[in-house]
Amino acid sequence: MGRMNRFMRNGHSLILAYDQGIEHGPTDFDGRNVDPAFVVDIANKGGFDAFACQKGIAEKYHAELQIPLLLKLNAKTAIYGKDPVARQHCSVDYAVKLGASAVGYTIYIGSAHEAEMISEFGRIEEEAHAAGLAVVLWVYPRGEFVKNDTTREMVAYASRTALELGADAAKVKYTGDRESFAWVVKSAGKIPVYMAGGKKAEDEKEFLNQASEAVSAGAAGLAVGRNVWQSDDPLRTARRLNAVVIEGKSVSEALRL
Ligand code: FBP
Repeated sequence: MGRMNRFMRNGHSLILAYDQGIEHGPTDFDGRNVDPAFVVDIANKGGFDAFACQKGIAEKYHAELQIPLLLKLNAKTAIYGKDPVARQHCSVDYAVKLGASAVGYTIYIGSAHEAEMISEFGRIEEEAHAAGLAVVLWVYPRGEFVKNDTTREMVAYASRTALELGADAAKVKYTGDRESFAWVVKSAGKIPVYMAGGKKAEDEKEFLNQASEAVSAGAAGLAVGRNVWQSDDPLRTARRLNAVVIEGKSVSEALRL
């Protein structure tokens, strides 16, 4: 696990993601979680190993953040609908100045623009490693030629891409069942795999079941946003998620917390 060790507890890990304001737009937010301070507080108190955000949030709220910062270096909005591209807007040097412990980057494999992102990431990965930072790669198959981004083949392609491009961890979507996700984890070789949380589940049991399946398939943990900070009781959800992912408890035990 190497550079990711500092983000692990019992070999597992939870990252709180809060970059949806640009990736999706503020439609993801309500009156509470639109305030970054509310989500930073969840990161501090909820048992998370890193907080993932864009540089503007880090600049303005870093003083309040008490856990390691995973700074995303590229971004895009959700407005343009075709083959996506997200380009670098923040340097590794600036991530170091902001106190980041890790940097994050998203590549949309299958997009007409994947070559730009792959080459940009190659440089970032070398700069970040030279500066002693861990590198987490969000890999999402997307674009005209991607019919279904959550098949076993597509998601395994994503986790393998992260390994082959030199990332220290891969963040991918869930395939929907344990067996196929085990192949995704195996395809990533030595690097830990984080499952993305996705849209908030109808009920928390469903979300925790997915988390439990992913971990039993070998995932290191989750890099999750909406299912936590859109919860009616985010700290309770975080406590339950810790029980399942870090402490290895069953979903029914976690739900009793
Ligand atoms: P969620 O748990 O809210 O899905 O967040 C995980 C995440 O990877 C975010 O870091 C990112 O903003 C978002 O999902 C990207 O989602 P999309 O699949 O819509 O591009």
